[in-house]
Amino acid sequence: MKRTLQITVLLSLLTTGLFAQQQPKVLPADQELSLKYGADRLGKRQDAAMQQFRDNRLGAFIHWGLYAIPGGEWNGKVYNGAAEWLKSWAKVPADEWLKLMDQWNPDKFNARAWAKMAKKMGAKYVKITTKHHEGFCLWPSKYSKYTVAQTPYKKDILGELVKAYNDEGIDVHFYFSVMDWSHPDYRYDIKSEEDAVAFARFLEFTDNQLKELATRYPTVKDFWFDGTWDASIKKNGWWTAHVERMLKDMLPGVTINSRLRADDYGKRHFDSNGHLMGDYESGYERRLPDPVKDLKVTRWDWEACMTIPENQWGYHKDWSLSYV
Ligand code: FHN
Repeated sequence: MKRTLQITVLLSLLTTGLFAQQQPKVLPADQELSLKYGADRLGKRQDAAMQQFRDNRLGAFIHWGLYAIPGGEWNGKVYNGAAEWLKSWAKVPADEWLKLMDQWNPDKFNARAWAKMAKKMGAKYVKITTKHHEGFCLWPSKYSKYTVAQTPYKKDILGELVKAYNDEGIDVHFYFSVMDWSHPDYRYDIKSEEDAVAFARFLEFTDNQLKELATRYPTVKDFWFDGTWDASIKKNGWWTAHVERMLKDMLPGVTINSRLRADDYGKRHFDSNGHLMGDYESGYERRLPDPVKDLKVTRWDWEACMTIPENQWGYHKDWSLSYV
């Protein structure tokens, strides 16, 4: 009995020790921590691609996925929260949610008309959700069963959009959610060896999808990461640094938002020394920099995403509802 208790205590100490987030040492104010996965540059990027990103100024952000079908309503109940989170609000199991794919047949979709509208509107770039948290891919990914290719529509929506926008001279940016509700190996935290092994498989799957996107659509100008706030990702800061490097090697000039990144200690956006990671700050949406505090000292580029309704990114059938 005593021995079992000792083993249990030892095991749980080992588990909490091994899988806990590392904490930084406290250093005197004039010293910086040595980081393997912190900012890889101080100050703003000065190359032509980054200048293009700045000059573009106005973009359109498109969220399009299975959530557009129920539009905020599940089993007769309308949920006020963001429509693309409906699966979570209504506690819909993944396999049931993904059956919406059988209804995905947007036969009136016309990428060229969308691109012409964006041009008229003055958008110089468009960000598109390649995959939101639900896991459904707008491109025919060979690494997932949950893609446009397995729907009645079948066609590569992302490919059509990239071509149409590029034909109008509009840059395309890819939104990509790392958190993926459709994938059995996704973990919110790493608390055991089993979690670590599953999550390693998940990271490999994500690498493959990102390489696939970069290879299939080489004109993409930016990767905008989301769904990167979980402890599992914060404990794998090395991976976020690796993704940034991998995409920049594959697509010279590509820009990447700060939201992807976590450092050695799980510190996000800005590393443990206070330096911006990635190429520009994408803080919480609808947040503009503080004109005094941030802009006075700013040494980084930034982008703000504004929703027109209170907090809706995907289509909701009643945008007049308040979020809370
Ligand atoms: O959870 C998402 C949300 O649905 C939406 O995609 C926004 C866009 O910035 N990002 C996340 C919340 O921060």
